[in-house]
Amino acid sequence: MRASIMNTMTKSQALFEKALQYIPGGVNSPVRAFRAVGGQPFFVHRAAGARVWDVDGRELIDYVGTWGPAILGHAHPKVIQAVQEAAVFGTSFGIPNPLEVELAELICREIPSVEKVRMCSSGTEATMSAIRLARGYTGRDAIIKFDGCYHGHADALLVKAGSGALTFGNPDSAGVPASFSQHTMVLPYNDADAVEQALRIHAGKIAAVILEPVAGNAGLFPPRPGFLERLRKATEEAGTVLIFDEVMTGFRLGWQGAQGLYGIRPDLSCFGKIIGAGLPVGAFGGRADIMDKLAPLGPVYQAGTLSGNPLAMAAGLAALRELRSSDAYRRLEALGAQLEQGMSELGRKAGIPVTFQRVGSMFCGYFTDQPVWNLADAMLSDRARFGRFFHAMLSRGVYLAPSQFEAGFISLAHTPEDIEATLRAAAESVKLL
Ligand code: KE4
Repeated sequence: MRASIMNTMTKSQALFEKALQYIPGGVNSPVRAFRAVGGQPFFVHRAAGARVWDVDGRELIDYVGTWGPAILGHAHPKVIQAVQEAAVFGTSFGIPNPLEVELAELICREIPSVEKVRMCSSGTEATMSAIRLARGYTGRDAIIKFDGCYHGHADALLVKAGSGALTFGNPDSAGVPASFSQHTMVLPYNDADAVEQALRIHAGKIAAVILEPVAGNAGLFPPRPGFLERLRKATEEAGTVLIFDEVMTGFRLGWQGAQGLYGIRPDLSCFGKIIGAGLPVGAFGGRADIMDKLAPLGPVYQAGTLSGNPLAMAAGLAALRELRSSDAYRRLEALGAQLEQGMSELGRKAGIPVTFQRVGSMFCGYFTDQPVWNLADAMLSDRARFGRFFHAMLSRGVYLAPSQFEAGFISLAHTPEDIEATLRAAAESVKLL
């Protein structure tokens, strides 16, 4: 019996069944489990350019791009070559190495707000460390984050909103003690009034405000005109550290990320994803007077065995050099505009409420007829319809993010023909919704 079932199972199904025996939920990161869209995840065999191939040989146009790092496309030859060349000299040293200085110099030279930077191994480490640093620098405990923004899974950030600017948050995960979340206030994204009020009510107590300058973890919603400027002004007046979490937007929305796009100078910035070209990396940096509070110079402790790992540094440098040398952002903008126009038109033709939101090469299509400016707006979208759309597209060879509350990513390996093929698949898929 078992053998015959095994014979009818796809390789992905068999792998998932096996994975479930050894890995909680069968995945090493929850979103990969397809719980938000139903069904089971496929397992990837390889990726190249704008495509991934699953273990059953299916070819898919990929708009997840390993959640942002693959801006050049997967397995870019220059990245692969850089990793191979670095690897023969050793995969990790735990000793200062020239590559980490080179990447630090590049980031400090190219991002005006970053005077000094510290490498780590994930976006979570970067934001967790930036918050500890802001607390150490200001001597204050409280922080403000925004509903719908995700900054990794550090305890202080797994917090859901209390009721407005008067109260602090509650744990948004089991295992986070209430005492850990009582220093975190969660406010609605794009609500500058609430931030200004909170900074007034809690004057002298707020160490930092942290946000995604373009929110890419509840789908995609941009800052309203003036929101970032008011945050910058209010935090400056309050002596509160403004932290831009650019783990996703850094080097994605332009060479200088969202801070360059919107002309805002944060006090600290967090990076990840693209700066490691898919290898484990994170970084946080900003004003030298704040950064110099970090050990071994200052009293704020932060460390990491693999921080500045030579393979991640080599990959990131190769990717950033490639990005810098091409007219990358013009090309990404053109592809994004083509997708946006096609998807928006599709909704109108099919008589289906679609709000397609995009900044550069990051996008999200919501099944709602209202613009999405915050999490509450995003929650109004029809997630069941998104799940059906996701699977209809997957069966037509297009891999979108397996959740309504994730952003999609276009790479330099995508072509106008890929976008046209995607729009054709979408035109067929919407008929099934
Ligand atoms: P990591 O610890 O996953 O490297 O980075 C956390 C993080 C921090 N800040 C922002 C803005 C992020 O988008 C992320 C991680 N992004 C998710 C995608 N929504 C990673 C995918 C996953 O969790 O599996």
